[in-house]
Amino acid sequence: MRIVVLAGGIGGARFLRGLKAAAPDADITVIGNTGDDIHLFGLKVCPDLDTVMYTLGGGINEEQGWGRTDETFQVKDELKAYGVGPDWFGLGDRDFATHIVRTQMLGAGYPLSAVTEALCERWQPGVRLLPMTDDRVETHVAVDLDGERRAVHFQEYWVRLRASVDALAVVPVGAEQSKPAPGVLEALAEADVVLFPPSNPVVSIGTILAVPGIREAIAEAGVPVVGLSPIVGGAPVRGMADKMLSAIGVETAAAAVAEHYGSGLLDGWLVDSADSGAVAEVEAAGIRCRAVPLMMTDLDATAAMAREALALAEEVRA
Ligand code: FO1
Repeated sequence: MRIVVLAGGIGGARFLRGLKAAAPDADITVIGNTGDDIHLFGLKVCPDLDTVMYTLGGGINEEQGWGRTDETFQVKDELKAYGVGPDWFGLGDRDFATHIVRTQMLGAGYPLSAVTEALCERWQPGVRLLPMTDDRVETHVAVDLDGERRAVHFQEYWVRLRASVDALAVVPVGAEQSKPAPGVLEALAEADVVLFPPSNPVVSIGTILAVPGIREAIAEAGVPVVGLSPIVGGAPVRGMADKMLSAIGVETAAAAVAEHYGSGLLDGWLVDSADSGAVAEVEAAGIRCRAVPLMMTDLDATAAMAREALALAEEVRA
């Protein structure tokens, strides 16, 4: 079975671990969000690609969900000693090596997709990890800071500001001019099922769908598209999807996210057992819906979610 998964950072990566356990013989292609990418100290950092690569490759800092395990921060401290910022983004010594290799290969003319393939040679994530595009896309967030309207990079909003101010708008800068990376449209055309894991529907899944051609390819793939709600009981399980959803005028609710994607895209939607009251509303929107446990408390729980998503896909296909 060929499965294509649109993945953001931590939630998407953790779901993928469960999917691999639930479907060990499946051929999984991950279309990774690159809107979170940031250029720091002359290096290109790809948080969501790295989180998938490290999580599935066994190098992730488990409790954080990002960055490397057994990390040290000597380089970061030395940069600070030189007064070279920013100091609010926690780049570790081991992680720096990934960004140096990536930036070196990009500088030699390799596209991000080739760079990602090369980095995965080491990590062997057990999935094919494709950036959504090889073109530069960076999500910016419009905020009111000290009485003036400003656009800040997503990472500054999320890490330095801790999403403490309202997001007035979310803009994936460069998305309109971008094109799907090599292999993305082919993977969608050959997929037997497409999954939207519990990633941020705006800055992760939404950014991937903003790359011209990807939303259409999914809608036209003619195979079941099944998503898992990142919102449980009216709140995001992790992160600040609520801040992003309110920026685009979508209610922070399991049903609202499904309706935001729309029945033109989604065939099935899993909500948590706590939101079983939302099933009727989602079904009324033309999207098949089931309420199952959606907390990724451990690998078995996550694998069970993945099995439920694949089962719903088969029910939809029938
Ligand atoms: N998230 C934080 O909350 N604080 C950090 O200092 C931080 C550093 C960081 C470094 C590398 C990397 O790949 C991710 C990092 N993240 C950090 C997480 C990152 O902001 C998020 O993983 C994604 O951008 C959103 O999914």
